[in-house]
Amino acid sequence: MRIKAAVWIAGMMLLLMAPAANAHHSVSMYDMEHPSTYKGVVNRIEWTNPHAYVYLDVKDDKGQVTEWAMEINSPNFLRHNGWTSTTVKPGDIITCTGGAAKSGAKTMRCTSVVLADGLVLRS
Ligand SMILES: [Cu+2]
Repeated sequence: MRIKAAVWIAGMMLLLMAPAANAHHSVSMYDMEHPSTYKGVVNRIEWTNPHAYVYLDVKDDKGQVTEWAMEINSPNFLRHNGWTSTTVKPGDIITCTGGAAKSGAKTMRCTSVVLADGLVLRS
């Protein structure tokens, strides 16, 4: 009886937690089906939950610099994929690939990063 109750409670917790766990992973605001790539200079990084951000100064053809907010995964995910909080530092030149915001806002869900030395990391 005790075991049954424990299993039931565990099951209910999973049911309750599932939507919350998925909510912050939502990429519906981003155009993931048409990936784009931006190269730029890192101006800062936010090593935060639920998702970290890299802010990239991207120069266009005319030399105009625009800041892009590159949303990357959680610090936990990143650590399991070869990152530390100092893998990307201000001044680094990196390349981000992912889905840009459908709204046209200068933000992207960046799913892979190429570091200055050519190392590719999932993000
Ligand atoms: Cu997430």
